[in-house]
Amino acid sequence: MKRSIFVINGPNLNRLGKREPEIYGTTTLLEIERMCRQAAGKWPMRFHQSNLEGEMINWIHEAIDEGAGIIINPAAFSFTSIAILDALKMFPGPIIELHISNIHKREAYYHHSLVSKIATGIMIGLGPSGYAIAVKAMLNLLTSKPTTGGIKK
Ligand code: CA2
Repeated sequence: MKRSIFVINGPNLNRLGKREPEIYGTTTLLEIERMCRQAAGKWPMRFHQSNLEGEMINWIHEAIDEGAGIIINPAAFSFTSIAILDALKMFPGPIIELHISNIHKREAYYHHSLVSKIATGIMIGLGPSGYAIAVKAMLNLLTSKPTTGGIKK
């Protein structure tokens, strides 16, 4: 049995598609989940969202025990949560940090993500469809053979 890809979403992302469509688009989180599952095909996936930091940390712990890779949109916790950073540091597999919007085009307090320091790769500013691209990139990371000079994690 393959280990799952965990897709973990942080605070307020349950409201996607309902407000600020000019920044986040009109796609709901349920539609994003469907896009992710389609992109993953038969690869098992766990898709989660929480407004609570501790709940996100518990899912990262479950990924440490049972997961192959993590795609995480930590939302506002990207910029504040050393606890999420510490949990992610324990994960031995690939981590893709994802943001729907281009955080570097926005206010300065959105520019410095703590999670970027330990992410294998970062997907920023490609809108909701960035999730499906991140799933494909994760499948590639999980199935491609390591090469000399390739990515470490
Ligand atoms: O662009 C992203 O994916 C973000 O992670 C979204 C976070 C924001 O704090 C990050 O800087 C970038 C905020 C999510 C707010 O969610 C909303 C959902 C629906 C409508 C309005 C906001």
